[in-house]
Amino acid sequence: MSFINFAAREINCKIVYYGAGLGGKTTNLQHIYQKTAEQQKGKMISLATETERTLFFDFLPLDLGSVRGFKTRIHLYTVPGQVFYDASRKLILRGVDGIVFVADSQQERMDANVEALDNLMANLKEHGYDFFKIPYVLQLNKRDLPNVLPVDTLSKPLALVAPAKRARLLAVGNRQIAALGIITAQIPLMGKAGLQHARRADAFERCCRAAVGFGHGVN
Ligand SMILES: Nc1nc2c(ncn2[C@@H]2O[C@H](COP(=O)(O)OP(=O)(O)O)[C@@H](O)[C@H]2O)c(=O)[nH]1
Ligand SMILES: [Mg+2]
Repeated sequence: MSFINFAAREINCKIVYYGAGLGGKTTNLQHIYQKTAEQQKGKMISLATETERTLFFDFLPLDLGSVRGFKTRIHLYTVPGQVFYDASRKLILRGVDGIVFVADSQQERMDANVEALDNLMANLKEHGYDFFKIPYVLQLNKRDLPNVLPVDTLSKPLALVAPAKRARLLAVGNRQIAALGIITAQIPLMGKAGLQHARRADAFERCCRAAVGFGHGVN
């Protein structure tokens, strides 16, 4: 699905941040934007209402430099979380290369997390994509709040893989850069450049290394 333009020697890749409303998707992109060097990033575009809820999507292009002579870019998108924007969510998933699912760790948001994951699966299916074949990272957000569920309770239903693999797909806490590193590492052609970008951007190298199997669990 990543778009390779041989004539222009470019690789473009699309990562979508999915999850329930107010889970922290826009905050992820804002953090990545702040941590990224000026020459590596394009303009972050947010289409929001006056009340600052994402109306349609956020968009952030990042330049990862050159991979085997190809100029490599990743495009980060968020989807609007509110239930009635389903058509927008479906549209944004078109051509997706990797998904970061941002879960709200608060107990009272668990139903909303599960609903958002069901919605993701249904929308992928409508495009003819197989959820289990698309690179996927679960980011457990809002760990600083008092009423959060344990990591296991959240990751079991939200990272639908065997327990042994789960730690490699998990970024716990405000690990926005780690989540980005983990997802790009899973995308063919993007792996090395994606990780380098994450390393340059922040001090989450350990998490990224763990995510690609060098070390222990990400949390
Ligand atoms: N306490 C806390 N608040 C967060 C965290 N991440 C995001 N927020 C807040 O949650 C609200 C919704 O975040 P936003 O990124 O707009 O959610 P979105 O609807 O998924 O895009 C905002 O007020 C954020 O500042 C977090 O890790 N901890
Ligand atoms: Mg938003």
